[in-house]
Amino acid sequence: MNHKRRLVLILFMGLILPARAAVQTATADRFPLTIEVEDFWLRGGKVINDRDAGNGKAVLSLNFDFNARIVVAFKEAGRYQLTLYEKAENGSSDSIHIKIDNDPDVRTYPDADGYGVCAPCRRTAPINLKAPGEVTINLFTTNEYGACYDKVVIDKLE
Ligand SMILES: [Ca+2]
Ligand SMILES: [Ca+2]
Repeated sequence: MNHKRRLVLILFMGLILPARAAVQTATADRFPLTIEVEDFWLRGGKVINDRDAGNGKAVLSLNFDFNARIVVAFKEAGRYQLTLYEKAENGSSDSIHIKIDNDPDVRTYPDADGYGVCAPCRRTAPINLKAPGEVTINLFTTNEYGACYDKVVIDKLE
């Protein structure tokens, strides 16, 4: 490789690597597995202190561009189920979408009697793996924001 090409490559890697390194990772080796949303890569959200939340923290979505993302490495194939715990104050700020890899996203929110506390969302997201491997979990807003997301819990069903 000549000097100029090497320089271009170094500059290119300098642009790419920080973005890749920013996405957090976790290992799924025991279940139920809890991953705090404050440990996700975040855009359009801020970490807040909340004594009611797992690890004493949660993430408040600030706009329609909110995105929280993490890559989870699964050691075994199988059927799994992801539950998001959220604290919402009302029905006009509670909706959140969960997207697992390229699967259709799941739109969900807590029951109304769960407003004001960290509560499990109604719909869970399935994770079906034919082989061990990495799965990307995305949380994002579309038409509502302003709720706090505490953690995801992944159960192994079979
Ligand atoms: Ca709503
Ligand atoms: Ca938390």
